[in-house]
Amino acid sequence: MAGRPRTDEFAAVLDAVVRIAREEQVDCLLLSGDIYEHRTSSPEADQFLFATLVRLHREGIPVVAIPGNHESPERWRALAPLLAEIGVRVVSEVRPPGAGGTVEIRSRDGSETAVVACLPFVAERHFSSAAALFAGADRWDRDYAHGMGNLIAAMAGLFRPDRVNILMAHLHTEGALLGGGESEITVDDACAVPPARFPASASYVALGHIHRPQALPRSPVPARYAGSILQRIRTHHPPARPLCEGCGPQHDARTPRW
Ligand SMILES: [Mn+2]
Repeated sequence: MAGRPRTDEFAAVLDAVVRIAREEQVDCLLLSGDIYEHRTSSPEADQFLFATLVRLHREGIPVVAIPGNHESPERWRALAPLLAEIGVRVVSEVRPPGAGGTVEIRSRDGSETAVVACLPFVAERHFSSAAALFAGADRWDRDYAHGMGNLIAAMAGLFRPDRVNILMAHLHTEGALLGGGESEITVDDACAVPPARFPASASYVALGHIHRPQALPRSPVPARYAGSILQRIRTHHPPARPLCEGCGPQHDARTPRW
């Protein structure tokens, strides 16, 4: 990080996440990947993250998390049962909706249930093994971007009209504007999924990977990259604020308040 410690910045931004989640009385916090910078995380980074997750748990705020390309799915898999004890649901690898790929969250007042279909980062070289988990994948397009479109459609299998249906994914999309600091190999346009392939049955699509916060106008449903709340490198783009989004069943996602 440009040769200087950023401990104060980490502390401040994570404080802001907890404060906003508490003030807005959110029903759930979605972590859409690349929570860490490195696959082998430092004890300091662990300390920050785990303390934040415990604070969220004490506030009664459940968390759903997926790994990005900067993280080890194996490490998240090992942590998952421990984190589940404090209300953090981790989907460490791609799994079909009926086999652990979705997480259900009840709203605070018990009046609504969200189905969060979780799609961790899939490297191009691993696409065929991820696809092989799904019935009928032998008929899918073998091209990564379009094959991922089929996989995304399959992830929406448990979406229902009376639920808040959320797709959370860590991937590159066609037309996304980079924020600076992304790893070039993972933002290759050949691997950019067309937003038109997002399921029309989704209430909202929560995306990670691209550092610049943005909505995707070519998606049939509200879809948004949260962006980096702490920039990896200095850019002329302001960092994202923690994204606080309201959404209900079907397409009535409300305007983001942050
Ligand atoms: Mn990423």
